[in-house]
Amino acid sequence: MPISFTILKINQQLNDGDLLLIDAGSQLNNYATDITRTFPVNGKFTGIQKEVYEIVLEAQKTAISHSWPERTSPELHKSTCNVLTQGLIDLKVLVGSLEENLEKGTFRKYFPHGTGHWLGLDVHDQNPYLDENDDPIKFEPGVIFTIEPGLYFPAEDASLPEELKGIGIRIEDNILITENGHENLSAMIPKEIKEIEEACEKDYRDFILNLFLFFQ
Ligand SMILES: [Mn+2]
Repeated sequence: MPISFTILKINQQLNDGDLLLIDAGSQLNNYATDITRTFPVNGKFTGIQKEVYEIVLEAQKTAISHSWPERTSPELHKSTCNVLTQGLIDLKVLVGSLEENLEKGTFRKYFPHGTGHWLGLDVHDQNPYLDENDDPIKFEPGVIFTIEPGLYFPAEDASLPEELKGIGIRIEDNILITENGHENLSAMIPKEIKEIEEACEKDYRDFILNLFLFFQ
């Protein structure tokens, strides 16, 4: 999904203290996946990176927890925007109440995309989002979609606190709706801060081997 600014320029060197966001698509038996993780290049998050990461993670978990049959994509987006907006207020990026910020959509400057999309034969699968009455299509068992909130703080945004400039974080999982709720199909990939820092310490070959063993 295009974002209106670029934090990581093409061929930019990875520096100590930077975060790296990898948004990866893959295919198995013609079906697509779309998974994002963000991790520190040096293996350890800084304090402020952790703060932003935890906000995005809470938004993502909240949206996942609302993933049930009969729910809709706009409902998930609303829950995501609530958590991200409260986080932006806590970070002192936004001022005023949660309600007035949600009403004005002030979060869009830092979360300029949707919460997710259908996933299937294509990464952005070509199913409609609205029914014939223009109402949001309700989830039903068997559908799969992504949940991918993010917060992005442009380095060139002079209005931001210095420590936030240049930080961009997105976390994306692939969610299958089941009869009684959902299954997170990408749950085996490290996502908690502790899990990511532990994964960064490991030899990447061990890490890949563990993923293979998971599927045995
Ligand atoms: Mn996606």
